[in-house]
Amino acid sequence: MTSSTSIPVIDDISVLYSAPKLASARERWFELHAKFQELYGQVPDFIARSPGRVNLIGEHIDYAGFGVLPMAIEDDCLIAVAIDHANPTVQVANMSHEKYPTLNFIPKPAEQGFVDIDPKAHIWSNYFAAGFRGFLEEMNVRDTPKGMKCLMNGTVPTGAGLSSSSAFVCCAVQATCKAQESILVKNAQTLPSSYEMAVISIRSEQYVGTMGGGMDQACSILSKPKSALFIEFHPVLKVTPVFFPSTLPPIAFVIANTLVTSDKAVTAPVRYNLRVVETRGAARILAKTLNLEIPASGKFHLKQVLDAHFENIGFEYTGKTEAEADIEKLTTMIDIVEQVFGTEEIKDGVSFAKVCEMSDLSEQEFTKLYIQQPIRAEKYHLYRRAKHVYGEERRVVQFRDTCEKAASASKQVSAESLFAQLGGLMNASQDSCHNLFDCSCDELEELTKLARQAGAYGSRLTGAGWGGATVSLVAEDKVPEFIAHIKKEFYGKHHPQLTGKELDHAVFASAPSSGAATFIGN
Ligand code: NG1
Ligand code: MG
Repeated sequence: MTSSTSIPVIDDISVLYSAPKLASARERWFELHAKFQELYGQVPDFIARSPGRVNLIGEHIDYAGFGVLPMAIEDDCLIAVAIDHANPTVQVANMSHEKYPTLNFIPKPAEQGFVDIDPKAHIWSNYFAAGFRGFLEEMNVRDTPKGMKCLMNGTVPTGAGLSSSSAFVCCAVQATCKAQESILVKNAQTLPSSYEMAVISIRSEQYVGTMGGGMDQACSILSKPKSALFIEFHPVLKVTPVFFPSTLPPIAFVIANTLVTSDKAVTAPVRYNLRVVETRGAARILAKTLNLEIPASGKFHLKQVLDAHFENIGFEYTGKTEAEADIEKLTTMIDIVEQVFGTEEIKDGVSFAKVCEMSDLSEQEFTKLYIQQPIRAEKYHLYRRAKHVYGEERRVVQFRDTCEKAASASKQVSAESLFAQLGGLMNASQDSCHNLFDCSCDELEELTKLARQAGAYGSRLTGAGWGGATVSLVAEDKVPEFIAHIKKEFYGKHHPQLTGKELDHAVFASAPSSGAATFIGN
């Protein structure tokens, strides 16, 4: 079957899951199909699927413009859809309808934004509405949209840093695209490529009220099978699959959920969005200190500071690989952060008034340029946040370089030393998230320590943090033993009531999954 957008169209789900997961996945798809018929009295026209992701390394740096290295996981969001050409009503039901009430609306005209979304109302269906509205606006649709009867089912744990939110938004964008295809075709519009679908999804999620980067949506839509994905954001979105050396004993990434949920939408003013603003403030002040030209829009993140600075001073590239050049630049930026923000007065945080004064802006100007969503803080940490961002990107570059060198090496590299290097970078990332970015928590600390004791080469929080899941690098043949240890020492102690499927879903190894796909078949 050919695809009309470049989101793959499939008629067999076996391409989406690894052998051990396939049987239960089939059951779940079958149930979705059956429930859809029960609910709407017809079969769905298609099922859209977008996966969650686990970030291997590169935390809280996507919104600072830096590259990250996540991998799509097998847990995903599915939306079964029937298109209604006669009636524009949109109905979005959830398989867990007791917990997630159905959304029903008749789209408003384009100039009124199609559907109202209140980011302050923390409801599940906002994520669908964000994808629906985002898609139609980005594609500049003016016609009345076709009606959509939808049934959603998600297996990505919520609030766990595995990106259940983006899996849902990406899936909604994809479902809307497929359902509204006839309008685009009628208006002679080119259907978006999968790359454009990723960009649309990144923009759409902003409607939910978080000032997020683009890692999750790019990973969910653009991942390729059997690989992690290196994602760059600046100057444009660019993705490169990263493979692990096939000649070495296989490794696995084990996900373990602390079960401390951190709902980003609820805590954003004092956590996620605050971090975005702190890094923006740091970028502004560094740019000023380094005499860089800041565009009138004020948009200037820490990656642009780095690029502009080295262009200004004329960086010497001769004789250096790309990774070596990047590492040298990032190391220099860390020194600059020490000089500019490492003083007694600034190091432990400053007031908002001081941030504005150092930025050469009034409080009103700063707010207008950099604070699109409400935030609350007594102190703003410029030193710690900027130091984390440049240090974390240096680890991303080292991680990727280590994998690529090992994958292309003609002579055998020692598995032990390679895995120890990668694990060491993951451990250093965890320390930085804990000490500098302040996005860890006691349970994440405990679980990552336990993971190392249980034989992981490295272990760190994944996603936004403040709870949620950890990711650990483990030799594949040690995975059963590793999981048994974590079950006993962490879940046995903190969640003794958890057993069976629930416990298996709290700690599991996920094979790299492929990105978004639309299933058309029966
Ligand atoms: P999660 O863990 O899904 O809340 C968030 C952001 C990412 C990235 C990470 C931290 C969204 C949709 N996701 O992820 O862009 O900044 O935190 O690295 O905002
Ligand atoms: Mg999320």
